[in-house]
Amino acid sequence: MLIVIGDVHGCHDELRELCDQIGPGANDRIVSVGDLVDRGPDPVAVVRLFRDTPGAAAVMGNHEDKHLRAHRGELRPAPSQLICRRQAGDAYPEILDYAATLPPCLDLPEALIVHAGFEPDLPLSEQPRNVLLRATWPGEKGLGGDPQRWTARYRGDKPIVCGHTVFEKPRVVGRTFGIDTGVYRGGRLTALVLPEERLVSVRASADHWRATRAAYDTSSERPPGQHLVDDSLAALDVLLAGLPEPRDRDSRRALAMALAARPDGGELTSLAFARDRRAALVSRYKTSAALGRALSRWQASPSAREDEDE
Ligand SMILES: [Mn+2]
Repeated sequence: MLIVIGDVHGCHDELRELCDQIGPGANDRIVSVGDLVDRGPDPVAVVRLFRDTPGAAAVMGNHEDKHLRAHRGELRPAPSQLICRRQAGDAYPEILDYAATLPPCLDLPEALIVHAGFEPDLPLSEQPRNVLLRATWPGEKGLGGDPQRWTARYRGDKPIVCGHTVFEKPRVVGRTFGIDTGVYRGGRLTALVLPEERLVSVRASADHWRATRAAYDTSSERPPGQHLVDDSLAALDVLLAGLPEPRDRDSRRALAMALAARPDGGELTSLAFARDRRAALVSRYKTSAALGRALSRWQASPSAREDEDE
């Protein structure tokens, strides 16, 4: 069988528990949809498991890509990458080396594995990298709505399995399977077992990202004012917990931009758009002038979009 595992994000214990529950044999293969690292407690152990298990494989997630680009100096690392570096310590080069080997997608006999998205109108060889890794289509600036809207247009027979967008339960649309169930933030880690198309999940033992953030202070490594941005994004997470699915990066970014549009501070009315835009949530926010200025500077910086810790 083929066991496809959703975004692990350093949650090694849950990964072991999930594998134990499925009980793969010597001829079975384990494949990750990417985002093995960041936010969870043990990124090195997760990378080593995939690297060292015969028959295991992974596609590149946007988080692996961020580590590689930050290492090349193309990107300012977000807190989850800064923390991951410190968690890994001397073993950090193992993460970079493994990340560099990961393909942008895997076309297997049982399924097509991508991290985030797929353009049904294009052949595999012509898929834009930002579609595969981020579900961002050419010309989009990240406010395009539902990162999984492509699933409704997919007419192929071969299952497509992806992660990236967190859902409370696995999201099955036609022959597409979204299996990121947010283990890093206290959700579940989900696997899709093929060819029988069986979904298996284990519960997270804790809100790992909250604990990890609390354990590592990255403020000294951040540009001035960045802690205000980090705080606001953390606040957005709390607000978005009340939103209908999907609680995606676009909703978060829409809120961040709404906050940034009010550099004078004061009370703010912000709108977060859910997938179908009918389910818009209006919420009143108290924001400070300092936060507004920090967000404005951050939004204006060329790396702002990538710097966002999504
Ligand atoms: Mn992810």
